Amino acid sequence: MVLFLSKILRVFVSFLMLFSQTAPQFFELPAIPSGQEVNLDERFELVWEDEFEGDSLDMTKWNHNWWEVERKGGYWHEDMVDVRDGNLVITTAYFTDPPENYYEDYFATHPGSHEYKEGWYTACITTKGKFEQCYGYFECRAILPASSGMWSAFWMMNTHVEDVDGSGQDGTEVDVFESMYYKDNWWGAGGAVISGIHYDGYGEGQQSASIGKWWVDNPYEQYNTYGLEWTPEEYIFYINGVETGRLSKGGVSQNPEYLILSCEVAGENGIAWADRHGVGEMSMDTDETAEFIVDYVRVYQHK
Ligand SMILES: [Ca+2]
Ligand SMILES: [Ca+2]
Repeated sequence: MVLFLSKILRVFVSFLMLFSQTAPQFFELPAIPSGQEVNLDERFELVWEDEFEGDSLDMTKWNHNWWEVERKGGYWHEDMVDVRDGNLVITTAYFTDPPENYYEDYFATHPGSHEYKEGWYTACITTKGKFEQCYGYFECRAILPASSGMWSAFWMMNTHVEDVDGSGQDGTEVDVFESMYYKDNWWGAGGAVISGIHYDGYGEGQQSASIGKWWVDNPYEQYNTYGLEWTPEEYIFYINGVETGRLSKGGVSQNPEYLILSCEVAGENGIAWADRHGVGEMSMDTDETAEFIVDYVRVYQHK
């Protein structure tokens, strides 16, 4: 009987999923990318890339964690960043004793900052101050970390994102993709990512828009590409070179932005307790690790 009900429910969910392909926001179920193709060779010229071919992070291109060490339910630490086998690998792992290498310079210049404690460690890298671009096409090819409570992302920012002027034209956080639905695997949403924008800071003035959830092909086990085309008129999001959606709320950023690759652990104050924004609690045990594996980041300008 339970099996039978389960089957009925799955048929119903399949129907919802089919329907949701044309109305992803309504049912909040993911849709399959089905828009225009990006046509890279025809329309774009490669201007910046990191193929992660070396054996350490290229510090001419990237910085480690630029703003805080305690991040939601975990900690950002540069030891969690590796370059190997042609990939950037951001590992998430639990440490009873915090790793060595305490960013001494960071604590010296940020006296109020939190210290490392027992908990989940992961990482964030950014091109801030080393590479920024306005408009073009931005793509990464990645395998996502497989645990609920994990939130990996490829995104961009500039220093004006926090300026509250009723517009996103000065600067907008653009989330090319964010993955935090691993826990929703039964519904199929576990294989989905979300894309969106935020501007006018992160307080009362914050404005946001999203294109909703989109299915990715087996994102926790195989590579897929996540792309953003940024024009003066709109942001166009792509998965594997196929358009998922477009946004232009608040006006498109007209200022250069830097790139960010990050992993976060849901929670607060360094404790992974929370189901923040539906991310779920950590499903990994503390003796397990998860990897955010990035084959490349490539940036193009329109021809
Ligand atoms: Ca603004
Ligand atoms: Ca590579």
